[in-house]
Amino acid sequence: MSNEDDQNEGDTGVATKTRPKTKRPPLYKVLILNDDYTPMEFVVHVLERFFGLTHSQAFELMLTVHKKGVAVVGVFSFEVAETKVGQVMDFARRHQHPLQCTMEKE
Ligand code: TYC
Repeated sequence: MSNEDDQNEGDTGVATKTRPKTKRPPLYKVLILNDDYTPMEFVVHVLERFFGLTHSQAFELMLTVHKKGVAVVGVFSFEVAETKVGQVMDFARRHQHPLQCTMEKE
């Protein structure tokens, strides 16, 4: 369908302007969950290392998770979110901390 058709020029005279269909990829929230055992400094380090937060941003976000139980640490495409979750889970497991990281569709 041409753009001219969309606007009904010289057709019925009824303007029915449509947007060209541009499909945005779905986005995924990456969340970290609180637990009683993972050291605060470890969570801060994870947030700096895998999510590019400054030390003070990471500290604030860690405290939010500590107090509220969960927080969104970033929003990404499926592939990037999946990679980040895998990196965090692997890093936590290698250090024998129970830190949990998950993703959910926005
Ligand atoms: N609650 C943990 C503690 O008191 C710290 C912590 C914060 C753990 C955030 C996980 O996602 C987390 N040591």
